[in-house]
Amino acid sequence: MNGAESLVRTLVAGKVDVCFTNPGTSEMHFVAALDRVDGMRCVLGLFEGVVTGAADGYARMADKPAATLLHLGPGLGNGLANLHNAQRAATPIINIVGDHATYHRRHDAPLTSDIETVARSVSGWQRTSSDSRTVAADAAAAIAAVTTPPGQIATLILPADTAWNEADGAATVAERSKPVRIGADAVAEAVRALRSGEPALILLAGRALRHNGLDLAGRIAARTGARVMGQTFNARMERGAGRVPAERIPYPIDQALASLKGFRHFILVGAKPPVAFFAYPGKPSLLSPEGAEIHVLARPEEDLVHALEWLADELGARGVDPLLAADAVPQPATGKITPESLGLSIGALIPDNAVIIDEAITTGRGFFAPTRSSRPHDWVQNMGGSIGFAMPLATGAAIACPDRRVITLEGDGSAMYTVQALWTQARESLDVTTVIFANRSYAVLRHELANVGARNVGRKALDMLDIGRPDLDFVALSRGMGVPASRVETMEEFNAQFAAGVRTPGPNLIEVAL
Ligand SMILES: Cc1ncc(C[n+]2csc(CCOP(=O)(O)OP(=O)(O)O)c2C)c(N)n1
Repeated sequence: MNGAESLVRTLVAGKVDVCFTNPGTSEMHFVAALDRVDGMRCVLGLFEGVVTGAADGYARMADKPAATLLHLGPGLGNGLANLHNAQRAATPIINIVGDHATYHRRHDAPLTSDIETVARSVSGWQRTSSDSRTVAADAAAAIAAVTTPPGQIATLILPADTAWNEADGAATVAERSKPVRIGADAVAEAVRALRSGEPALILLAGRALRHNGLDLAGRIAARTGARVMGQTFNARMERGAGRVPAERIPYPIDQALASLKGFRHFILVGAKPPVAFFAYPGKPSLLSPEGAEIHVLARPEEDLVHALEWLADELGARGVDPLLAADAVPQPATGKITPESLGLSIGALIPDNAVIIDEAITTGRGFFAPTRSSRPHDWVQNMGGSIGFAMPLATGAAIACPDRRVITLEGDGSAMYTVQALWTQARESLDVTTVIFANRSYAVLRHELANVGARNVGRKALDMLDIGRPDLDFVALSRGMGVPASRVETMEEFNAQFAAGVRTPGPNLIEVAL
């Protein structure tokens, strides 16, 4: 057995059994090992941003790590933006990055680069294997690193000779470590704040946004009068009819400040103290009102659900019924296409147990309210702000959840970063419906231009925010990658195409004319 095979065997033994790849010569022994080892599913992406984003989507939805296979520094670098997003979401990903053979590096061949430096900015753990006989143990250490709560990225750099030389076999993978439990002081402080009679907000993140955590937070809120919210962007939130609804802090700075005005206590459950996405002249960076107190009930790496259970017990809230989402589900909208009418139709037509990947940017700002009581679903967002996230994420999510419909809500500008994800969706026959909001503009940046106080904006500046001339034809792009597509110009057409799309096996795409 060579080093590459010992690596694949160790990954499979550690239940890391899906690998998103874009290989090159230095990774050929890993690729060859795939046919000698059962149990590793390999998925090809045609750009590394697709590979790393798909790994993120898979790991978020499968609740276990994904692997990537990337080609030296440039391959890893191409995947960096979506690794950044994954890191912000604490997604467990193991990057296997091939390198030149150890003895070849000193000759400075064309693909020689400083892989360690590229890896460092996104990796909580990284190592360069020095010997084929240590590769398996290095892989086991990488698995232990990424599965340490709350999750992180590990990068294992594999010089080609450590892949092809003889190895001893797979390494033993340690038991997954469990999140640590919070201490009594944190609970006591939260109890004091919630009993103070002053307005309090329970801010949830991570695992606290799944059904159990939301249910407990809802009971605590019903008992104490506190409000429950998620951060502006969340890795994965379970929501819809019959679940405890959590609003989110709005993105636009003025709305964000207004939504938090009046709270005296912020109880953080895996969340960070709320901060503005950007600085704006004359506006605060921190969103909590001056004088408000921040109480950390649980840090991201701690057991968030246990923390909420303990808090609920202390407050006598376990037996209190939470307020559940039970609004009337909207009717599909008709007539002209607007962001509001799209929200209503999506709210009406989300199929049961769907996974929504949200990169709808300005078009989707209002989608949360009309989907509050839609059929139960997961809502997945970009926590790192680097766009080109949703189509790769959807690809990985669909591989993790073959029995669920994945719906990508995507801005046209964001779509163009990683549009090749459609090809992987077609090749793997994934049940993904992509909705492209074709406003032919970087609309959010038009708002930001005013928000940051830029003056005397002229034609050259506006041209940098306009993505028409030529107009992108997403129907042609999609068909060219094997994904059936249509363009809709009325809400009636949207309703018909969306309802059919989420029912039709395999991927499809709808370009929405805005
Ligand atoms: C990697 C990266 N490059 C650039 C940006 C800056 N940026 C933020 S939003 C945006 C445009 C989004 O356009 P689109 O997806 O069409 O949504 P819209 O704003 O039109 O609603 C850009 C370029 C970014 N966030 N990330």
